[in-house]
Amino acid sequence: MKTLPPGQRRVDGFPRFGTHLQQPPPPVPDDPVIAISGVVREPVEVRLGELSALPHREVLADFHCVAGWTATDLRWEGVRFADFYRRFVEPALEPGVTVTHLVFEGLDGAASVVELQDALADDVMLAQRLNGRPLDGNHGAPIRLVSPAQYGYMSIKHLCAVEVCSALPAHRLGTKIFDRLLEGHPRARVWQEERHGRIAGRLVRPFYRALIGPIRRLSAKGAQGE
Ligand SMILES: Nc1nc2c(c(=O)[nH]1)N[C@H]1C(S)=C(S)[C@@H](COP(=O)(O)O)O[C@H]1N2
Ligand SMILES: [Mo]
Repeated sequence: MKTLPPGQRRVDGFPRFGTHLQQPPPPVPDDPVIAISGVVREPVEVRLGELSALPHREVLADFHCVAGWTATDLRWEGVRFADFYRRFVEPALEPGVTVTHLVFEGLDGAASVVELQDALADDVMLAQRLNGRPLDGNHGAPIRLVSPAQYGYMSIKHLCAVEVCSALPAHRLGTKIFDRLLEGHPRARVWQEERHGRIAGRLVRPFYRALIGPIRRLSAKGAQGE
């Protein structure tokens, strides 16, 4: 048996999970784009078809949810996020800016704030295929971020926008009570057990674990059928 990161337990398969709860997956637009905004000279829209200009990339990785489940051996296909960044983001930057954070946003309104250094890691992908098939609505159609070394809440599904930031975008961090209770760690590295912004990972384990059943059941209610 392979060793999982601290506090994680293996699940069978790959459940649909997330803050969307029972909402169905958002409809896929006819001509999906990733909109780039923030510290750029002008906003840019990258059509998904343009990604075929980048090297095709495959990553085999486990997926770790902060609540404590791990789906093993998922095979993602797409492009490396670092290649996307160099090709489409860097040339559009305002002259002289230093990028520190990226906000990833999904068609369902979910967002994550990722430090640039973490987003540019070698295994971070924009994935359009999972286990040999196009991504379905449950796992993030038409395209999602996959950052295997960070807890799942960073890996935004249905990715439609990236905001480029030169400082911590404080206004994008959780403001609602629920978001504060579950306040994510800014780096969320699974092997360091960075589950929570202020409370040690080991201590929040039981509290998070108790959420798995309810969130899983709700997420399954909204799931796209076969
Ligand atoms: N757009 C979007 N992305 C999201 C979420 C979400 O609710 N909406 N939930 C996050 C969380 S908490 C997890 S664990 C993973 C779950 O991915 P899965 O549904 O493919 O298992 O997606 C992440 N990305
Ligand atoms: Mo999660």
